[in-house]
Amino acid sequence: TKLASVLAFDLGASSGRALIGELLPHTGSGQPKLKVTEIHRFPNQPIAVHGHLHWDILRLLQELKTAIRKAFQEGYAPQTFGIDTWGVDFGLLDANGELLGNPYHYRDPQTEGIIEELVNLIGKDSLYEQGGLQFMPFNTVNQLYAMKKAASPKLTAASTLLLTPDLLAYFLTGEKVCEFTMATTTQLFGPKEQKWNTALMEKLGIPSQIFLEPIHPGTRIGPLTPEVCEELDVPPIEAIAVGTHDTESAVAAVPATGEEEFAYLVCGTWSLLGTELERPLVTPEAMALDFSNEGGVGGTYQLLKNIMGLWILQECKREWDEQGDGVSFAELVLQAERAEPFRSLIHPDDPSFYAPSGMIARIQSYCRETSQTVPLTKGELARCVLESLALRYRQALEQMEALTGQSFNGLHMVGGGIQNELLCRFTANAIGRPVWTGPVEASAIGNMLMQLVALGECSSLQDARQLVAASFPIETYDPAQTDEWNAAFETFKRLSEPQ
Ligand code: LFR
Repeated sequence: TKLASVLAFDLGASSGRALIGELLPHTGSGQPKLKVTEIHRFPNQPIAVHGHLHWDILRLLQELKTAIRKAFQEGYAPQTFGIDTWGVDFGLLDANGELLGNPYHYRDPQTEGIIEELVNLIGKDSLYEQGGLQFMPFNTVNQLYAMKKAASPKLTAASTLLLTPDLLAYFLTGEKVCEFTMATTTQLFGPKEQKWNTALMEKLGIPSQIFLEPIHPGTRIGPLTPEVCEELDVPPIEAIAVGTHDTESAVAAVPATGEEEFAYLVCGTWSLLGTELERPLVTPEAMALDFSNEGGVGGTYQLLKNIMGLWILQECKREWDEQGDGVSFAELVLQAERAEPFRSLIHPDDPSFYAPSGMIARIQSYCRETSQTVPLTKGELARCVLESLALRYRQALEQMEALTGQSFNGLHMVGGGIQNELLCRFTANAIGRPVWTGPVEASAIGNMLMQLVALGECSSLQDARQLVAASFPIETYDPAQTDEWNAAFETFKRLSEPQ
């Protein structure tokens, strides 16, 4: 017998997953445990058309439906479901509740140069003060301002803006909501005031009436529509607003059960290195180091740095695959391991690594321009990326310590990226402290946790983290080769900080 059964959808920038979470009663003296089973996985590929990059949102909806049907066909009978996705992106609805065009992908080139324009218009200090976010080209405010500048008829016709997870929940339930953690990725939500920044919207010509009042994770949204139930032959299970921003769901699943502050790294396409706070830290120092303050679950704020992440390697791999010279990640990592250490380093956050395509050439020209040996083979390129990421993590961790005045005795790593054991090992070496890894499916698990909170099965975020610690194995990587890594860190720091 189960105490509860829930369904989590976790959509990342390259794939989506549906997982069932079953809360099992404790046996003997043990605690209840969460059992997680993946029931469906699908690719999520952006589509380029006429110079724009889009998400295939209806295809994603179709995959969600397939998973709901599958869940019941396979006998799971989840009581509720929750959706989490990457941040910042959105769809616009017209007055009849229909979607206006395909949502843009956050790497759409329309946001090129927009940060600079907004900084000129509003002032950097003021923008940071008002939004508390790292200056990332994809922030929703930049996307909306780009649309405004392009006189997009979609923007004029829009009645409602729904961020991606809310949009998918709306397709399935008919309910329009705005979940808080996603709202805080827009740069249009004031972290201090805890309100939409209508003054900034008005100044930029972004319609303010399209934004809904945020609701908090753990809130019920509503059941599947009768049409969806009939189409899929399933009962009207209810959607829960979870930490719908994948990063925040992942942070909820960090198995930090002590009293002290902890540092984490959510490792996927992006690397998010951060720490949990009770309130946002919007200071000139945080702005100078370009850290984000993002709303988390359970009334937390997350001070975090968005690092370019495994995206750089994913793009190299895609290039080799497309050239018919395909290679698995496991093989790439093996070749990286055999390559010579510290031959060439990049600054992962250099803007030249942001856009899709041509990644291998861009890494090589970065190394050429910084007078380093140019990596040529797959192993050399992969090693260069992985070592550079690990060194960047150390830099960000130290910056975070300077900002918060805390010191961290290790780093929790969660998310798909921890399957790359070399990266975990390099990270422990680079930071000179232990790295604790797990769980891999952190976003989906964090998503489930907030459903369990809504169902009354977990009482708090602390309670939920205990459940994670009791249910999933955690591995430890102890630091080694500290001298070599310290020397490499000095070289890394000399690489110019991207602007
Ligand atoms: C990670 C993530 C990051 C966000 C980036 C783009 O998947 O959600 O938190 O900055 O994707 O949305």
